Amino acid sequence: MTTSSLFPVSINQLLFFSVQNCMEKCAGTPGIPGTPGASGLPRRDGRDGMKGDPGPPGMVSGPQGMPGLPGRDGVPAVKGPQGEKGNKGERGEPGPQEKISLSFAVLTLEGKITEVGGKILTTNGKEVNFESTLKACEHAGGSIATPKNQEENDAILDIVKQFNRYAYLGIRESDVPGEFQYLDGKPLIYNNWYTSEPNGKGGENCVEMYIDGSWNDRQCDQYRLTICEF
Ligand code: MAN
Ligand code: CA
Repeated sequence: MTTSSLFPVSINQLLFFSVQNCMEKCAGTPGIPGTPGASGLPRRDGRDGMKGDPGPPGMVSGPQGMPGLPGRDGVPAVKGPQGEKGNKGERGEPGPQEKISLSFAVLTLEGKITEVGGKILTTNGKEVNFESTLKACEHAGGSIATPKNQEENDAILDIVKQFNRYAYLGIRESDVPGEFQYLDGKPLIYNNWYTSEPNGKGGENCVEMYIDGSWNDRQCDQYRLTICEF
């Protein structure tokens, strides 16, 4: 490095500056400026010059001009976090299953339906003969009430008492006179015969329930309260 301490650039840097400068301006060595000449006489005005370039944009000042066209749609926003849980809405219309449950509750409260051990008992309030009772219950998707224990007998009795009418039961005399069985042919596992019943000995093939819940064998052509189980 051959740089003077008073000159904070290297010789090379100085050369570089000079070369770059001279490429544009200094083809030769500049001479000594000459003496300025005397001012000439005033002349006439010259012709108009060429139209100049447009000036720079002016400053914005106050309301002016028509509103611009709407801008383009922005970039779609990213989905935000889930909001807080809202208040509970009003109770909707009951669905089919709920309607059935409500109907069941109302009918139970009114004593028109009784539930016992998973068995539902109900009546249509009509009095018909044994065959018609079977058909009515089957048509409703059930079968004629058949008490298989004390509890079920009591549930049927509730309806019999309510209507104050005897009711046929799902029990019939078998081929053996005096022997009774369920409609599917199986032997009875429970009975509640009234004193001295059954006494028909083949002449009374059906069974009715009295108002006290006891049973009597009876002809099948009587009009009895229809009670079905489901
Ligand atoms: C009386 C009793 C019953 C019988 C009926 C028939 O009530 O003898 O056992 O079934 O009569 O009408
Ligand atoms: Ca009898």
